[in-house]
Amino acid sequence: MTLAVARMPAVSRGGNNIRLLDTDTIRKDFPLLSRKVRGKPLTYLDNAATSQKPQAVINKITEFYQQYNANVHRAIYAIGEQATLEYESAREKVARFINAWDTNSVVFTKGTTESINLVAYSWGRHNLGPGDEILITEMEHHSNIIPWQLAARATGATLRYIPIRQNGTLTLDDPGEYFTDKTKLVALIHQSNVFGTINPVREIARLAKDVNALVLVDAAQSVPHSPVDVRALGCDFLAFSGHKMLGPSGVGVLCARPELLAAMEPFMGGGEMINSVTMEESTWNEPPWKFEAGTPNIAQAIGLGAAIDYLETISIDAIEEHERALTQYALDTLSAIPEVTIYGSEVNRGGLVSFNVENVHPHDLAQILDQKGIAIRAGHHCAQPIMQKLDVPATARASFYLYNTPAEIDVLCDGIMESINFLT
Ligand code: 7TS
Repeated sequence: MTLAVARMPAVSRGGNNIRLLDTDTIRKDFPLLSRKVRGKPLTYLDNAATSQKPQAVINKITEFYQQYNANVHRAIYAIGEQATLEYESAREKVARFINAWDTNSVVFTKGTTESINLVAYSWGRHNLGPGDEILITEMEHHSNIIPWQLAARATGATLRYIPIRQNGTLTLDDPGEYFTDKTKLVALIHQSNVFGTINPVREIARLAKDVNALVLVDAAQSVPHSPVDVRALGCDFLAFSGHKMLGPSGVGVLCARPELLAAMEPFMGGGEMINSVTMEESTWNEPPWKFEAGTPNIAQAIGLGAAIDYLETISIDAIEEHERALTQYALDTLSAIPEVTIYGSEVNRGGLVSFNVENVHPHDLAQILDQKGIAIRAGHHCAQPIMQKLDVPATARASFYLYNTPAEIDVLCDGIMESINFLT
């Protein structure tokens, strides 16, 4: 495997000085990036949906199945012990990567969606009631809306929303309006998958703590792209997905304060999550295993561990810087196309750009770009309340990662201009 840590010297494109990673080397680690699509080189700009996987991650998963495939925590034989060791070592890597309270505060789930549902069921159903309020924002992904709508319906609690401005930032001018002694949980997105907004989570966590509310952070779009320290954020729960950070699909993380995990009821029942079972009643295993009923996603968790190794070799700080530079370049070049409207704020934004092209439906745009081998996302991005706010049916979105280049943004912009000529 080749690993890239070297940086290219600052290059100048469009008048901007951009510090970039050595993408020539990095891209060699991602086999899928060298394939052709519709006869063209693939320009993959849908990283907010899922990332591509380096060979090191693919190799690690293959290694598991070829060399020590066995169930974990139960097999008293060599390959079972090795599988358990690798699975638990992946947990340690995750814990270190986000500065978790301790290794056992990391629960493996299927992904961000399951992590949030786990909290909504195991904590929400047992701690919320009529008169209580759950506070979220208008810029949440559906996976941080629906579990709370269901929890509110089941418990009689009320769901409230911190409003957003048209530019995709939160309106926090009058916190006392939203943070009250009724507020029991504040659940918010760290980095918006539509606007790219990076929300002031620490400040919001402080407002929540002032009214004794718990804080859940949907970090699906932040952990893969920037250094996240769960303890420094001041939150109680942090959720993210492995597949958006170079890991395989089918694995994600819920990191939670140990005392909360210890007090919470199980989410799902079954093997592994128990201490003892009689026909009348049962007792629970310690966290995190209390929340990992049944045979877990062993290969996927081990693959996620390899993804973290890879991210750390490149450096998450360098990845953040690379994406910041790419995003600035994309904002500059896209905004030079008169028909393009870009959404989101100019400051505090992560590595993605949502936009629309005058008189072109984003689905038509995505389809034409696809003919050129360019993969972008078009749709409501599982954030329909944002579309309602913007009064658009959908947007196009280009989202970046460590292997993307300014040249790919040029390809995107050329594709958009050709689409405008073709469709309007
Ligand atoms: N939260 C955020 C902020 C997300 O962006 C996503 C997925 C999820 C939660 C759900 O993650 P999952 O792994 O459980 O599915 N976002 C997107 C997207 O923007 N395009 O496709 C998936």
